[in-house]
Amino acid sequence: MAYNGPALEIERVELRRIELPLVRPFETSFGRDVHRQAVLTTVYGGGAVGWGECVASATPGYSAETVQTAWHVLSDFLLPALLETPLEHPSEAPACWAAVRGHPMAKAALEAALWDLYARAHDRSLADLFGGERETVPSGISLGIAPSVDDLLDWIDEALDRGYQRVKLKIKPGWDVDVLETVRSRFSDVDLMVDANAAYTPDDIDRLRRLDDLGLMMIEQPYAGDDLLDHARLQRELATPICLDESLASVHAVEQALDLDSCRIVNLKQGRVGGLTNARRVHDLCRDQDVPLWCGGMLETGIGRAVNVALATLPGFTLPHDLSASERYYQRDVIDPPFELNPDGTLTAPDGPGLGVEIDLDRVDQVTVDRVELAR
Ligand code: OSB
Ligand code: MG
Repeated sequence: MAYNGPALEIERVELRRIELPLVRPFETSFGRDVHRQAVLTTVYGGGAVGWGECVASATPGYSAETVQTAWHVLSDFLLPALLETPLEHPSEAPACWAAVRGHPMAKAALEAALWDLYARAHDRSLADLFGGERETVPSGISLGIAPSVDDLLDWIDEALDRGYQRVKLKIKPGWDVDVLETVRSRFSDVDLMVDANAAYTPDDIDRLRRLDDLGLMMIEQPYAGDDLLDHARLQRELATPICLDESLASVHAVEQALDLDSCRIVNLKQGRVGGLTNARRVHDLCRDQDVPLWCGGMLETGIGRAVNVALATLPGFTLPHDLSASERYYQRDVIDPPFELNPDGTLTAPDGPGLGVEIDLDRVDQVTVDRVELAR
């Protein structure tokens, strides 16, 4: 469709709350999800449409934000700010809501829709607009805490059969060293890593030391989500690289973490750092300092996944991502066709305009549980 208006003249914004059943419950050290609840953002302007997805979950287990706080902050603060402020380019979005403290995931959801709208209006793919340099991105899989070790071994078998390039296992005290030793003895040369989601404290250092002998690619977020110093102390004790996720809640936090040597690998989630503009700054920072980088996931639908895949085409990303095929999460995604794993264990970055994926509006309607619209 031809684009008539100025760069980003937003006429109307829509929020939807969706609830989508997961193919299998996803359990971490902080809780268990059976459904994925999310907020979708849709911006309309100049005859074009842009979509985004908020990565906040139903409960404040990963971070303080939830679906409900995102809904509140989006509808009461961010949408009004956007409808009031003419923007020329999506990278101006963070300045548009500078008066709103915190709530990075809510902000990121709206910024992503602006990027999609802008890219579609200019008939370019998001990856192309970002300066992406690859057509496919290496895909890893994140496996939750399983009902039993046998189930976990089956899940790993299945993931390797499908072709995932590395396997990440969720751990927590009591589901860690013994489980990992069993997994390692069965899968001796698989690229393996663990993610604790902040389940340990410095009192657990002996347990974490025992993970150091298992040839793991990295240990993700062992300590508290607001910590950098204890992680730096731990990194000095371990040969295995620490990767931070929750602790890297802003561009500034990443700068501090790299300075303190709190981690040697960075998990980048655009939602966690407040949007794609900040995410690109984190990318540039890591690239300048030769810090290995990969793209994390939050069980996104195809919309959020398309955002992440576009981001992951940037040259600074050097390790397999938590970006898996749609069928790993959902029986039926909200995009058609869904993301599929290539035989070489990669996902293909869509090359159509914007996110480059076709939104399945019937499916979106089916899973929508609440909806609100704001117009200029
Ligand atoms: O810590 O990376 C995490 C899912 C929800 C919340 C936090 C995390 C995760 C994952 C899933 O590990 C990654 C994926 O989307 O495949
Ligand atoms: Mg994580």
